[in-house]
Amino acid sequence: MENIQFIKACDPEIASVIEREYSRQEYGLNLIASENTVSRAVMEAQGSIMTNKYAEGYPSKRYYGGCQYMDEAENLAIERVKKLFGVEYANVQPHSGSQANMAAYFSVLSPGDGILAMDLSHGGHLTHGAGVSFSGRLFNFSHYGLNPETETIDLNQVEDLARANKPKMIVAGASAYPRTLDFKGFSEIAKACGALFLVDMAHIAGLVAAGVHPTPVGYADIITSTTHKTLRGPRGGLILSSAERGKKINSQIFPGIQGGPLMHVVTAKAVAFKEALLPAFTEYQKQVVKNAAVLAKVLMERGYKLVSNGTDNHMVLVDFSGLDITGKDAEERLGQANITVNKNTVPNEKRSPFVTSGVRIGVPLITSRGMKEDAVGDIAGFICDVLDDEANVPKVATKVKELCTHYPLYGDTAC
Ligand code: DSN
Repeated sequence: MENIQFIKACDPEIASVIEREYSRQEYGLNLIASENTVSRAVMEAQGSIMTNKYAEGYPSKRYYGGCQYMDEAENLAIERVKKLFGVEYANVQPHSGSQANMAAYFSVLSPGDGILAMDLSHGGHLTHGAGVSFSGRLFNFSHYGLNPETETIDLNQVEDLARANKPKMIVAGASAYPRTLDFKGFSEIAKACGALFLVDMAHIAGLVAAGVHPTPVGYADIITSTTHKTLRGPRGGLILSSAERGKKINSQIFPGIQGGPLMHVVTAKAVAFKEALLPAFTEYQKQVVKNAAVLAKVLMERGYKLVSNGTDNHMVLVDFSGLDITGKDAEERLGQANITVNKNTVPNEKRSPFVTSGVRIGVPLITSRGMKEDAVGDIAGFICDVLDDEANVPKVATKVKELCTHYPLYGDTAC
């Protein structure tokens, strides 16, 4: 258990909340595809005194005195992430992926401009033009989806829509797409149509950093990401681009949409980027892909349909269309067995987003705990047992707790 002696002394109620959340994480299997577990070093940086400082502006150009160490930390974060992805420019201040996307759009587009992106119900993201998001309210989005037969992105459809709608920007990137994204193909369509090309690599950033998914660098005009998914850093966002675009992007983050950066988070990002440059991080990402492949294989062998019939990355999407069980039922039932997943819409979804016909299952966090193919094979079996028959829940819940004791959330290492 992490050290929370001061919280215990000052605020027992919150100490109790943290302790119970710790137990949930330690003794349960967290298979939310967008979550991970940060190193102790990242957590220490995020809980450090760097939180005490206002640092509006950018290194050497701040609106407050006393920022010399803030500058050092932010410069380290910038230089490390530039090296990690091989880019000329990085902004590490976005508080989240949403804010990274908002600033990226604002840096090159005006309200009302057209953007072509992936449909939310086919695996896209809220900030890719959903009506309830700022993106859908401010910009004129059109959407591509999955090919009904292959359940993969169909670049012919993307091209047809781009030619018909003449968007100023094409967005590639998804929050529930288990396949490799063809950045070269997208960029060729964008170029041919005179559109800018933005890649939101939030889900796959760690895979890209490790070279186990193709990089959008060299194809995209702007790249956005979160830092806490496969990249395994603190919760936050980042933007990458060419040096030429940097000035405009910087001014859209601050003062455009944010005030003072969260310097404790920026500092933790610097630590995470250093970790991501280590060989062990590449091995971790390779294991993530191997683990997801085992998960997919066992689920399909046990008769469950996966969107696109498999995975190339860190997640699978199980499709219950035509079955009695819904995504909501599956999420709840698996939760009772100490297995956390999230319900998810599937292509041609017939149920509401609160019910859905699918679940998204990801392996980044369990891979961070050291789980390899054997353990993931067992976990896939547990999931099928629970989905097959609710009566299996108590038995599986016990097995999950037992498995988790062999893979502690935090071992003895700092990084
Ligand atoms: N909510 C994130 C996810 O789960 O994929 C995306 O922002």
